[in-house]
Amino acid sequence: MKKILTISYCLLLCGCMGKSAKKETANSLRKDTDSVQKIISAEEAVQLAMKKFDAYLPTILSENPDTGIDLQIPNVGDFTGDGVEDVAIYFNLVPKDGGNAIISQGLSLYQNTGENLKIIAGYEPDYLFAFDTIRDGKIHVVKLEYAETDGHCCPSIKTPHILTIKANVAY
Ligand SMILES: [Ca+2]
Repeated sequence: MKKILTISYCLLLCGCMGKSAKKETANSLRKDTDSVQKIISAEEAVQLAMKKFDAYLPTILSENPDTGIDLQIPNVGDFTGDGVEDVAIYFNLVPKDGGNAIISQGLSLYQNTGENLKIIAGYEPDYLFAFDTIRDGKIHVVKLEYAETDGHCCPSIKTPHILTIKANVAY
């Protein structure tokens, strides 16, 4: 009786091991297929773009001495018109020694090629703007201007603007 039990236990165990080994093979097969047709998800795209921006930041700061970065905000959407979500990072620079005056602001545009993220253009206008949205394959911003009676905080003249991306410049 004990022998039979041992044998059937062994059969059970071996059966299970066989099954899990099969599963493993199926999983690794699936993994291989994934890596061939890997598409970068929006989440991964944001991480990659932020990493690339971090690497580029010292260059921006060296061009704008005495400033530090205040905001670095990723915005996701398709702005190249291929249906794949890209990343536009909004950033602004403020004086290193304090104060919240915006010295410079811009958007760094990263195209999601499906396999990687590629910087395609920068938008660094000489006027104030606010990022609005990415819609219909385009980036929408709002140009901001001060009316005569506006306080420093709050420019009240707002003009919607759609960016054009040409060569490596957006305007
Ligand atoms: Ca795209």
